[in-house]
Amino acid sequence: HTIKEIPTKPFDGQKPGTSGLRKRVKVFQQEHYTENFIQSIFDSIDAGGATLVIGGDGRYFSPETVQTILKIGSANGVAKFIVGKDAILSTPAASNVIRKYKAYGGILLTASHNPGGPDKDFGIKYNVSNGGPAPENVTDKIFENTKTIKSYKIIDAPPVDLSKTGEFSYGPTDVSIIDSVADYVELLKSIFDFSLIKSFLSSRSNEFRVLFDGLHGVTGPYATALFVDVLGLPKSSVQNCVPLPDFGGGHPDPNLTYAHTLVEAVETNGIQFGAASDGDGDRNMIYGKGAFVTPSDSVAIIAHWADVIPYFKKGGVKGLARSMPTSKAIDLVAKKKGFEYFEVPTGWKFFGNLMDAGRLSICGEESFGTGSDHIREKDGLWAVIAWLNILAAANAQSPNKLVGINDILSAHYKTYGRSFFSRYDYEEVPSSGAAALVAHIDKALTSRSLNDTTHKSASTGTSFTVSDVYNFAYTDPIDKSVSKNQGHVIVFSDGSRVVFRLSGTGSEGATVRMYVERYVAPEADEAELTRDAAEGLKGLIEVALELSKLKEFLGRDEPTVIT
Ligand code: VG1
Ligand code: CO
Repeated sequence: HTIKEIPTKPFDGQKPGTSGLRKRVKVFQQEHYTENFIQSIFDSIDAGGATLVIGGDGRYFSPETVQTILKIGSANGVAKFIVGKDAILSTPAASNVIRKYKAYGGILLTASHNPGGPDKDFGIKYNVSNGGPAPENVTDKIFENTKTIKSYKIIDAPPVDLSKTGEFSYGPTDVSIIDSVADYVELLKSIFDFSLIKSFLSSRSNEFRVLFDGLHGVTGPYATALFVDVLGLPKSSVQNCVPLPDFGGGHPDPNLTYAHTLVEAVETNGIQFGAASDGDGDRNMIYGKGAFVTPSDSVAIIAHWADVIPYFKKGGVKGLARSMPTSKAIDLVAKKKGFEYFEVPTGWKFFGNLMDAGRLSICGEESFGTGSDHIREKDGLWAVIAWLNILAAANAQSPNKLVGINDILSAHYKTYGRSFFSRYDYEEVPSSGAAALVAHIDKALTSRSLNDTTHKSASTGTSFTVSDVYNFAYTDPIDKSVSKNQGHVIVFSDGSRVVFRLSGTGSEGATVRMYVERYVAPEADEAELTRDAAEGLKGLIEVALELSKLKEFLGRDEPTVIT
């Protein structure tokens, strides 16, 4: 096979964000745009003779991009490609495949929870040999290469049929098209107590029904295999489980706003346990009738109950971690149980080093991301099955009374207290306004003008006194790399905090996120502990908006999404 060298010129803005390069499909469709980025990946790694995995959430423009990667990868000396059938491998499944087959790395075609289709978003993300997102030194290199690229290499070969599993050669390279689901199901079976879950669900099938919504993202086939084939639940226990290139026109993001098909079905049919995942399968939401689990609580609860999960019972819990804006609920579990715990910047890539060093087992982010060291990505279905395992174990301990999601939550709050938490997203605001907001808080940081000032909420009458303002920086305890400027934090004397940071995953304009957290101790009365989160945070949110002058800077009265 002949290798052709195609001349090209750099494109601006090919900088990988929190989780890869994400842009509108139309941007990727420009002549040479996708090729440039892929060649820049190969120029940044040493893939000669290596095995690489290709997968993704199956969104629009994925099949074409797989062909591009095969052509460029083969011309750059890749020895073998392992590709998910139909270009499909959920993000957690891809992480597992990279680890299981000891691949050098993988290229994931996903923009996660962003909508898909010809006018929506596409994304390309590189993962390294531990199965996790490439660390910043690699993504920085990729970005540098995109700025100087002059040509890319391709082999001249016809397109590969992605629709059948099997092994064949492609020019000088071997290609293996694998079943997208099998390895992942096998992995989860080795982690959880499926027989306990199955006997709980079958013995309580009238009082405790389950519904999983794939939101037409990649998890459909995985969820069908787990819920219907492995757990023996009826087919009606899964919905929207056929992956579609445009996610059926929806926004495949598991939260109360976008996962409305789940919320409606759970409420209408009185389902005790509902769950959903995002486009690429790494996020999750746990939501039953009248019961919502915030992701910050979810990871803390999984950590608290870890020893009912065979994987942790056997291997022990080595440590816990959360991203900086995530509530401190998991810290309290770590302190009580004597585990080491870490606070890392937003994005899953920072957890990987700690896991590889054997210091981290369970971690999560407030953005509906929960996971463990079984792989190096967050894992939506893992979290959902973890909850079922916990509920099955809790019910085994309580034969006479059905234990539901809310019982688990209130027991947790009575032991640890509750961290009320919410996030306000202001999407696609002018970049200048976002920059001015950050500059305003930065000025308060350097001049200390906010320190020791007291602010009273007009509607609740509660007062908050600022005790500290800082810009979060992280030194990786393993490789000592430093990540600065990871978000501004305003801390109050009662331990409450507000965080402002700019999103690194948007495809257009700027997105500002405001995170608020207020802790209520376990001694508080039941009514206070089980309040609606919006009520519990009302005063703090008012004060945060006033202090930051957010509405003035962004020209927005209301956030786009509240989670
Ligand atoms: C967002 C979330 C972050 C998450 C990232 C990738 O990043 O806040 O917690 O790790 O998305 O998730 P940002 O920079 O926009 O705040 V996924 O499921 O989109 O890969
Ligand atoms: Co995702």
